[in-house]
Amino acid sequence: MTRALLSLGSNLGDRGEHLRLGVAIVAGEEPHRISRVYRTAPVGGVEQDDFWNLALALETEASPVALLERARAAESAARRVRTVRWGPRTLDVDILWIDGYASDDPELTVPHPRMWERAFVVVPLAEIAPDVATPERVAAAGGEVSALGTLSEVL
Ligand code: A4P
Ligand code: MG
Repeated sequence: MTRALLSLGSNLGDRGEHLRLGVAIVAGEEPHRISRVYRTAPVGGVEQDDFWNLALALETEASPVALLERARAAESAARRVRTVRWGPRTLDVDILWIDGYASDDPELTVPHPRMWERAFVVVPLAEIAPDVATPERVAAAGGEVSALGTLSEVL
């Protein structure tokens, strides 16, 4: 079993439901922990609604490429339940970190190259992987984030 750390975000439609679906598809039956859900100010690009973000720690048998496939499957599933017209994405699943693994392949770059500068990634991650998202990393990351509650509380 290998520990993989992921970030999930949604800023369109039923954000809590998209996060719930994403966790279910990425984690499946494998042991996992999730952070609380955070409301986060959008980083980069156009004006859009706030995101809801959470972090997921998974103990997995899956290869890195198989994990990426799961992430894409989760994003597709969330798009299928989308009820409003095209806009910001319903679900984004990024692989942040895999213990003992590094890759600079553009298709799968691990650790995620932009994770350290983003509070919406590092703050939730610190709840479930404080060895990776250390207090120093949390202090160095930027952006507005505020905890909403656990996923079951916000659904
Ligand atoms: N890819 C490479 N490495 C990875 C990885 N470690 N995990 C490739 C996942 N995918 C990876 O992704 C584009 C390509 O990246 C994929 O084909 C995959 O093979 P995408 O999800 O289709 O495109 P994207 O999300 O627009 O790009 P990217 O680079 O993931 O965007 P970011 O940088 O993640 O930004 N603000 C707040 N508050 N919260 C957010 O969640 N998210 C974004 C997305 C912007 N601002 C945000 C948030
Ligand atoms: Mg992405």
